[in-house]
Amino acid sequence: MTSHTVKHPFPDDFVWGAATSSYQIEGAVDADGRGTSIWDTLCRQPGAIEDASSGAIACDHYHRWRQDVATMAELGLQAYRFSIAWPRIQPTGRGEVVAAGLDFYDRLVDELLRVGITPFPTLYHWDLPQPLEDEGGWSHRGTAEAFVDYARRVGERLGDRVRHWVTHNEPWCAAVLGYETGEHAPGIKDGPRAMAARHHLLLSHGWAVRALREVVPEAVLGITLNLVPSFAASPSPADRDAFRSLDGSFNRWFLDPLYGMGYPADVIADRQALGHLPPGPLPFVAEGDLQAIAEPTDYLGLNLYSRAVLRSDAVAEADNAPRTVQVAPADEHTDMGWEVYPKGITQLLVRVHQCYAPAALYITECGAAYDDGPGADGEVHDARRVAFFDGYLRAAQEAIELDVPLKGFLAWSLLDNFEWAYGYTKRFGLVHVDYETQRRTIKQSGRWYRDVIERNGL
Ligand code: IFM
Repeated sequence: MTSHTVKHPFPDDFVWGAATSSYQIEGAVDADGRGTSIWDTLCRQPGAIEDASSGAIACDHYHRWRQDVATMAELGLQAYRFSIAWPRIQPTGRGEVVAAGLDFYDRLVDELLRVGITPFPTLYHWDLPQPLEDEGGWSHRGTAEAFVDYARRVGERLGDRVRHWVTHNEPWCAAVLGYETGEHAPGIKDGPRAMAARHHLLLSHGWAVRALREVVPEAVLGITLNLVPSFAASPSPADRDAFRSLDGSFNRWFLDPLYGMGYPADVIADRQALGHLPPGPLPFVAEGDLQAIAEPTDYLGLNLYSRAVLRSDAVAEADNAPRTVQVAPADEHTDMGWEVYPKGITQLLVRVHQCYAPAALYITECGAAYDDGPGADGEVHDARRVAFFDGYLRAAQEAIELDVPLKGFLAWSLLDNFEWAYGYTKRFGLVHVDYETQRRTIKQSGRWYRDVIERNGL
């Protein structure tokens, strides 16, 4: 074996990259006519964010983007997934675009292309313009209509240079954490509204795919889901049903309609029992909606982190509360409390390929929160993150060997950043950010990842 022979190569055209999102890194929330987003609003609510912080400054990427692209080039990234802040483009969510907002992403795209990095923008990563929320947000059909106009306008401006697009990031989070549990913006706890939000997010995806195909005929289009490999804690019928229920609500509710199978009847029944849906037909589904959601795409993006082991909670059941509970990981877990379980991603990728057969798959996020900072030598020795990525990449590779058409891996995240309701208490970056000085330090995992990219394998 020569020094250049890699024991575990990936396919020659495999794409290696990293991901971020606008509100988590950009800061500059008042710059250049940006409107208010639902996250600006939530962050002002006492107790909403663990460390009482906000994305107002974050990594100051809005001003430091050129340096950050240089860091990406140093890491050897081939693709960069970032998100576009809708409130920078249309401050009220509708109407004329703000030129300066689009100019920012225009310059970013040009710089990425100049250094040979493929831009992979996401149109919606949770920063909804507040005025749209005031009209009902994602539980309101008008937001889906507004999203399509926004998508079209961004496509018209960047589509001559950008081929790869993600419509939505993790609609489960936007709908459920945003409108059912209230942990995320807009901080609402309303089961029926969350069900409508789930639908309108998917609907707006399908409509946006159609609109983008018109303005960017060469576009490579997809949506990103946060699916969770799920397992019953025991073979008992009750635990198997707990698995069915969570898998249905988390995974099948999104996969089935995207691949033309409509919404799963068992989940509808569960939600009717909870009072989140009325008996009878789904009130928010209009004629043609399911067809629109199933609009063919070029790939499916998956954000993969952990797994869920489910058991039925008899006590909760007696209270008529949701009966599925997640078993706490006994083994290794990250600072998020998420179990490290690489095998789960092989299983999930194979399942999605076999049951839904997307044209291609990308892992659009995968990563781990560990809070290692610079040591006395100034270096960040994040060996646990290296081990995490090593395990997950091996698992991804196994899926490829099982014929899954996995085309790329985008690590979450390029930079430590604002982790939503956890504020700055969780660090996911390949690059450490000192929030006092905004100094960036490439972590050991970043260097390791650079070598993986260079060798196209482990
Ligand atoms: O930081 C988030 C990201 O915004 C969406 N996917 C999961 C990441 C880690 O929680």
